[in-house]
Amino acid sequence: MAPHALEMTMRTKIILGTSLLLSAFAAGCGDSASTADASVTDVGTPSDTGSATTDTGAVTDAGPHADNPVVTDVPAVTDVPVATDVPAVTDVPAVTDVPAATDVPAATDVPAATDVPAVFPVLHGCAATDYVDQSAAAGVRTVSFGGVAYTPRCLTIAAGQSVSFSGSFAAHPLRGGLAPGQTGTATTPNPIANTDTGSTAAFTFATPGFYPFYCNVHFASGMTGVVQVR
Ligand SMILES: [Cu+2]
Repeated sequence: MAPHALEMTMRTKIILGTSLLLSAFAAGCGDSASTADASVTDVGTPSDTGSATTDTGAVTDAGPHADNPVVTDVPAVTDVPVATDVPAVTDVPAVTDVPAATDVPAATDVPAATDVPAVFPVLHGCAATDYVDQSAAAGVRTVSFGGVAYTPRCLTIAAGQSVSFSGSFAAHPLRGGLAPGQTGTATTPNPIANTDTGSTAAFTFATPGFYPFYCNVHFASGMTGVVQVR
């Protein structure tokens, strides 16, 4: 039922009820000329009580009031729109791969203080590899000479050992030390004594070092040598 129609119906009924009530009053009081407003005030008067009793019937007419239609058609709550789709959190990009600390090159190998070989004194042209080691107990520690050479010309022995020279000292006078014009640092004192005669001579080397020697006649031709004592 439309609200307007409902209202009209209610009004009509109210008017009808009121009319009936007024009619009842008019019948009881004979005051048919009184207006509806007057009758309302009259209702409260005790004198009307009696009439009221007779008017009971009219009260029954209140029935229609009971007919007040229950307010129907309460519009349903309009559809509350569902919260619109909230966009899902956009994909947060994964943390990009953080490159590992770049390989820090290990501390470069710092060469250990290499065993710096003692500067090998090259005397009379005897390099380290030129020495013949005869330091063993069974070693032959003899230097033979002739022509313009000593053999071996570079000899290694142990401290305390002796070296024999074999040749003609008269032809090849032996001298201890660096030959004239040679450079280097020789160990001194040199146990090799000047020998100008004979064919054999032996000298003992008690102290490690380099002991050069030479032929006093042919040293310029390279007739020189060294005894290395270790
Ligand atoms: Cu000589």
